[in-house]
Amino acid sequence: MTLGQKIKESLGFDIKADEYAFGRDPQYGYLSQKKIPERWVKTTCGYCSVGCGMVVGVKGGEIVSVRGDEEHPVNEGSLCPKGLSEHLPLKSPNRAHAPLWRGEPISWGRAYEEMVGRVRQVQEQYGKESFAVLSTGQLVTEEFYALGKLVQLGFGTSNYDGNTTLCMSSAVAGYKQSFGSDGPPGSYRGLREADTVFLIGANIADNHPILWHHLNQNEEYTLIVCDPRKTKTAMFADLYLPIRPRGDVYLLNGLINLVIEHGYVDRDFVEAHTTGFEALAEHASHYPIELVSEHTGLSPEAIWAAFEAIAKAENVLFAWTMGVNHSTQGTDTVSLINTLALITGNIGRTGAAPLSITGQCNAMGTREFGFASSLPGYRKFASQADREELAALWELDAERLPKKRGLAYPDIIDAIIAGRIKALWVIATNPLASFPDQERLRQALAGLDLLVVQDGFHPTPTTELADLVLPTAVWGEKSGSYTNSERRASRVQQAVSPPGEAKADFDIFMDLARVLGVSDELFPAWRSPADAFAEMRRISKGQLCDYSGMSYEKMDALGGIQWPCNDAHPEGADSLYTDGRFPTEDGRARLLYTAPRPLPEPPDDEYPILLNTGRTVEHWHTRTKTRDVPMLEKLSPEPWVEIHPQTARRFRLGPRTRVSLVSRRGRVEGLLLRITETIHPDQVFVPFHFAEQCVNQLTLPAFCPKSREPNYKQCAVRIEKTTTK
Ligand SMILES: Nc1nc2c(c(=O)[nH]1)N[C@H]1C(S)=C(S)[C@@H](COP(=O)(O)OP(=O)(O)OC[C@H]3O[C@@H](n4cnc5c(=O)[nH]c(N)nc54)[C@H](O)[C@@H]3O)O[C@H]1N2
Ligand SMILES: Nc1nc2c(c(=O)[nH]1)N[C@H]1C(S)=C(S)[C@@H](COP(=O)(O)OP(=O)(O)OC[C@H]3O[C@@H](n4cnc5c(=O)[nH]c(N)nc54)[C@H](O)[C@@H]3O)O[C@H]1N2
Ligand code: SF4
Ligand SMILES: [Mo]
Repeated sequence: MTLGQKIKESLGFDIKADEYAFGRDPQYGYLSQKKIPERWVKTTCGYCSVGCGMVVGVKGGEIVSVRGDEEHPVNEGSLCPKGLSEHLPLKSPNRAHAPLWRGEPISWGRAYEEMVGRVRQVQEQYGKESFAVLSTGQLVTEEFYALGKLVQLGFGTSNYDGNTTLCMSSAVAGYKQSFGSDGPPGSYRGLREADTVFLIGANIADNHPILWHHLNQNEEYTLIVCDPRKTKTAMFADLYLPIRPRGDVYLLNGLINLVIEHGYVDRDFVEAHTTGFEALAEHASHYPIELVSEHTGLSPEAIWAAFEAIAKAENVLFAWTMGVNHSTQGTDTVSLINTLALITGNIGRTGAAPLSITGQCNAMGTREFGFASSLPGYRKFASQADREELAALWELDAERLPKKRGLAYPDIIDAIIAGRIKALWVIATNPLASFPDQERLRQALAGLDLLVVQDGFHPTPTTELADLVLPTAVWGEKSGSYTNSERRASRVQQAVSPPGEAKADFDIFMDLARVLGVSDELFPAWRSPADAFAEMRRISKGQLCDYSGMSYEKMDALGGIQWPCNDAHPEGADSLYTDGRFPTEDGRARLLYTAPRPLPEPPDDEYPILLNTGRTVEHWHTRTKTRDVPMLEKLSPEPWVEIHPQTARRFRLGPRTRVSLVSRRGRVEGLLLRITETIHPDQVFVPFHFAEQCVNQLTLPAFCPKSREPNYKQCAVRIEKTTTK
């Protein structure tokens, strides 16, 4: 038998097996013999919310290669550099191997005893709500569903939130107030079919790279990019709008005004399916183009060009990310985007939608089934009917279900400082790098009686501070599903075992339920994530995020399924609201509007520069995973400050200088300058990935009043020359 035949025989299914003869990989050239897998496992990428399908090759209990799944509709074979190297962090020396009590390895039995015993003690002394939980957008949906029940009904606290409040809670709140429910109405196919794509505060070239794959299939479209920085994404735009930070509210009001003034309102749609048009028109009339130009720094010609590209197009896809959400006006800015889409009739069709691009691989999963900011299945805490329906499905007394959500993430931190929360369980998030105003957070955490951190890696800045570390499996080592930005639930499959004694989060939740004595009641006969999935299908039947028609087999066959999936849509649905009916009380969408508010911390003489923060393609968040991928770490080994040449001259800073940034809350030393005209002279940009030089020492504890999302994108700083690194 030739080597080629042997390899072909070893493959579970046919993926152009012939090309593997003599180790030739169709995408990446020649593979060394030791990297030729014994078997292949299909799964979904565990980094960003694009949700690429991938095939991982396993040999001798290790993942030896990763490739894009050519049959998956999201990426059709391509992957970005993080996806391609996703198996490398699994073998990192920084993996957490055993439960640790104050740094000493202990058994799982003792770990559960310590945790449950101490949480009970705290709850007896200070009340049930004195225990809080912070989770993530990076578990599988089955784990989110289990965790929500365990926290709210098992531990009996509703002070449960996640890092998703640092990320897409403004999109959730904005959708809810405009449409009556959360749920991104559009799809990636829309990127292929739209006539105009309007990206607002979204740098997809770095952060959702495979979305380009879809834009590249679109033969003719106009791309508008609105971002204060001329990002890689902006460089590809037909129309780049270098907006003044937080000028978006002016711009959106101005565009709405132009649409109304020049007769481009979709009257039929507005009359049949919305409320509030008269009041909107009155409000928008206060935003003439000259005023908008003055406050956004955009020329009237550029604003007019954006208006034309929107008004005259058949299908417009409005897509946004953190440039919009990370603001004290995030929720209302999201609703303004929804309003612009509604009055131009851009909703309910492929290519026509207001689409929030989410961040983490499964931020959507917590939205659907999480039981933190709403009841599972997009049910409302405040609705008695929703509570009764869910309680009946669970065979529980409806009085057990909370009537309102508990504290949001920043309010949990405040409650710790106020002494009302005494024990905290942190799961798959790393606040000691990612939360704004680090100094205040450190003070808060120091006041806890108990800090439990459940993470796949150790040490991280947060596990280092924990009383108890619970080591977990990560992507590649556990099973379930993730939902991406276009509502597509895709399968996640275990390929290898976790290291040492680390366990899947799901198993930890089940063990804790047993120790708490709530297994039979909350998780009857649950053995694996598949049992959670079966219950998710049952309790979401008839809801907007309807999983009732899904199965793991169907997800495998189709490359994921976009909910709703039920009898009416057996293979899922590309768009929401195709019939113009919205899940509000009267079935109509609300045309909401808002006026601009000042920045929470405007620059002044002492702190004259506006600091903008965000991401780069090589790294994932707080780098617990990407620091161990040599290719990525070497490309981007340290943070930097993007600064305009004029500003560099003003402060007498030459190329390769190191500087400190100082805000009212802290300082970060030894940051390397990148002198570039892609940034405005009054602003600097620093990526937030590096805990060692953590830009969140500087950022503001200012939050959107509706979504509680932080204002990460603007705070006032000054620049000082440093001598040390
Ligand atoms: N490589 C990589 N990819 C990722 C991630 C990662 O860590 N690394 N994280 C994932 C996650 S969780 C998320 S949430 C997404 C985030 O994806 P993005 O939102 O694309 O990422 P950011 O870089 O945080 O911010 C986007 C842009 O907002 C701009 N911006 C700042 N202020 C304003 C403003 O006032 N108005 C407008 N219009 N724009 C503004 C910034 O200049 C920046 O270019 O990325 C996901 N993908
Ligand atoms: N200045 C500034 N700050 C920001 C942002 C910004 O743009 N600017 N962006 C914000 C946004 S949008 C986000 S989403 C947050 C992200 O901030 P974080 O959530 O703090 O970032 P991650 O590094 O993704 O943290 C995830 C943690 O989970 C662990 N982990 C990975 N997989 C698993 C698993 O399967 N199980 C368990 N138990 N653990 C696992 C990882 O090792 C890591 O420690 O940062 C926010 N912070
Ligand atoms: S684009 Fe996102 S989902 Fe796709 S490979 Fe890259 S990180 Fe993974
Ligand atoms: Mo995020």
